[in-house]
Amino acid sequence: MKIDLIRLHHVKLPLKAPFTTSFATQTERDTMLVEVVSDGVSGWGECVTMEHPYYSSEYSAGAVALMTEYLAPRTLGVDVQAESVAALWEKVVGHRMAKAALETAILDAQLRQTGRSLAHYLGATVDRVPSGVSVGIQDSIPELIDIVEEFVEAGYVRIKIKIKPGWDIEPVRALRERFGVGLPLQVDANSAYTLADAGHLRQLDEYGLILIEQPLYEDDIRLHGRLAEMMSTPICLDESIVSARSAADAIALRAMSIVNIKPGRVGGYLEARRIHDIAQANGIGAWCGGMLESGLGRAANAALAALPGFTLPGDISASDRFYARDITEPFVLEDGYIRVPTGPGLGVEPIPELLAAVTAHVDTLVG
Ligand code: NPG
Repeated sequence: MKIDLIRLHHVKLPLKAPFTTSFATQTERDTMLVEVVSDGVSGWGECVTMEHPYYSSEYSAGAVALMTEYLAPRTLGVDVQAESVAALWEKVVGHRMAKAALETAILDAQLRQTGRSLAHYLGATVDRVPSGVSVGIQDSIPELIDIVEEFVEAGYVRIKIKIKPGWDIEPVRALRERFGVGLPLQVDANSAYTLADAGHLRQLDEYGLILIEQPLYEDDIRLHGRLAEMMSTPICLDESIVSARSAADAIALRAMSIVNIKPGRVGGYLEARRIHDIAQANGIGAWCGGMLESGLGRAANAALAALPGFTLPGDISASDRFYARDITEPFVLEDGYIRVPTGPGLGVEPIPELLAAVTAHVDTLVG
């Protein structure tokens, strides 16, 4: 397949409400959508970088530069396949989110040309996936309880709350008191603690959490193994797992018993599937993470999460969790589940007027 041109759509999607984590508060989703055109067929990939490099070292302006200066010149006019394109970019270290976006766009175009869905291609075994929701840090416990109540009533099958020092044990205790032990609940620290906090974090053990996600720094894989010996709440890694290799290491070091698989963080859906396979072979639980994707990224994540090794509900909520208007047909919650698209490729595409309304500008790259 020859890529004739690449369009980078710079979009700013306003969030319905600010989203606060231990590292930042976001009020809009600022990123780029990558469109490749091959033989008149468009393929789409969503770049999950954020405006600022606070979650990972990648950020949107950097991804644009990388795409323009390094990835596009190695890709345009060349005979490419989604399965081998990563090798063309091997010399470029890191930048997995940017690479994932372009690889996904190529894969989408390839699948659209052959009429095959991403879910089928990846090996999906179900046609809908259970939907979890991620709740940001709130100003007060009553506000947290109200918002969780809303999501429980909407039908979300699992609640994840963001935690940080000063907002951890109390909110969990309050949720257990209000909703009981039956509420499937997990917490996400986004690297906000050190091993010196182990005694404090151990207090979470009495609340029957599904898991604690990424308590320590990204490169503290060995120390996560130490922490896992000190607490009974299962440790799940997110930021630390950037490839199938790091997933294998984390498993060998007993640093996680559950893995959050985010395709953007690991360089694309093909590497994400390799991590899925490793987790499944080692009896490690897995779920699909989210990065506030529009319908494009959400569609692809739903396809991935439909693989049999995804044993826990993912952060794949309905479009209206974050956006008043999505840029594709919106994903809706149906009895706590999100439907896996069955059409060719991602199975959804941007609706031109909706995309135009959130597009700041478009760069066209040609060979
Ligand atoms: O449902 O898309 C979603 C958001 C899930 O909380 C979520 N993502 O750390 O996992 C995370 C977090 C995140 C959001 C990370 C934005 C980076 C940027």
